[in-house]
Amino acid sequence: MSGFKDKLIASKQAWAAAGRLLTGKTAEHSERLPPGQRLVKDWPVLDLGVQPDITPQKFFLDINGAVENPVHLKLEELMALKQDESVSDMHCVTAWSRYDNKWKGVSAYTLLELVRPLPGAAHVIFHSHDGYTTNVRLDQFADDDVYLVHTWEGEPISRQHGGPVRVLIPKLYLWKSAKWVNRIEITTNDRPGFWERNGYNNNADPWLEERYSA
Ligand SMILES: Nc1nc2c(c(=O)[nH]1)N[C@H]1C(S)=C(S)[C@@H](COP(=O)(O)O)O[C@H]1N2
Ligand SMILES: [Mo]
Repeated sequence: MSGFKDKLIASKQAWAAAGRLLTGKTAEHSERLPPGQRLVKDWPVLDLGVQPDITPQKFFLDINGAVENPVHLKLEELMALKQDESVSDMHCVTAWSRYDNKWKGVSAYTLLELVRPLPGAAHVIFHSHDGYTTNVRLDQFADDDVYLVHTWEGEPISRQHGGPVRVLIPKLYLWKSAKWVNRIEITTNDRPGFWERNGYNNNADPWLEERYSA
C-alpha cells in the first residue's frame, strides 16, 4: 500500500507548509508530562454516563465513507487482522495522565491498508454505541501509535473503559479516543464531534494545552 503512504506523506507536507502540523512531537521529547497534567496510578472512568453492554455477539465495526473498500467487521474478523502490542501514555483533559499503558490491538495503519482512503480523504469521525462522536484528522489517526485496542495490561478492556474495543490515540487528549466504537467514518471535510461542538478544542494536543476552543 505504498500508494496510500505516499498520499499520506504528501498531505502531511501540505499541512506542515500551512503551519498546521502538530508541534507536540518536538515538545514531547523534552517533556513527557504535558503542561497542567498530574500523574495517576489508577485509570479513571469518564463518559456521558451510559455504558453500553456490547457483547462479542453485538460487536461490529464499520469503516466506510471516503474509502475504496468499506468493511463491516465482526469481532472475530477484527481479531483475525494483524495484532500488535504497544506501550503508551494517556492524557485526559481533566488533568490526569497515566504512563506506560500496555495495549494490544489492531493498528490504524492495518485498518487504513484494508479500506484504502480515497484521494481527498483527510478527516476521520468516530461513532460509538452510546451516541458519542469525536473527530481527528486522517494524519492524526494514521500515526504509528494509534490502535483499536481490546487488551489493557493483559486483560480485556472493561465495559466501563469502552470494551470490547475502543480507539486509542495517545498523542491527543483522551476524549478523542472513542469508547464502544462502532463506526470509523473517513471524510473529505472535518465535522466536529460531541465535545468539539461543546467547547473542547478541535485539535486537542496536550503539549500545546489545546483543552478548550478559543
Ligand atoms: N463512546 C464514548 N467514548 C468516549 C467518551 C464517551 O462519553 N463515550 N468520553 C470520552 C472522554 S471525555 C474521555 S476523558 C475518555 C475517558 O476514557 P476512560 O473512561 O476509559 O478513562 O473517553 C472518551 N471516549
Ligand atoms: Mo474527558
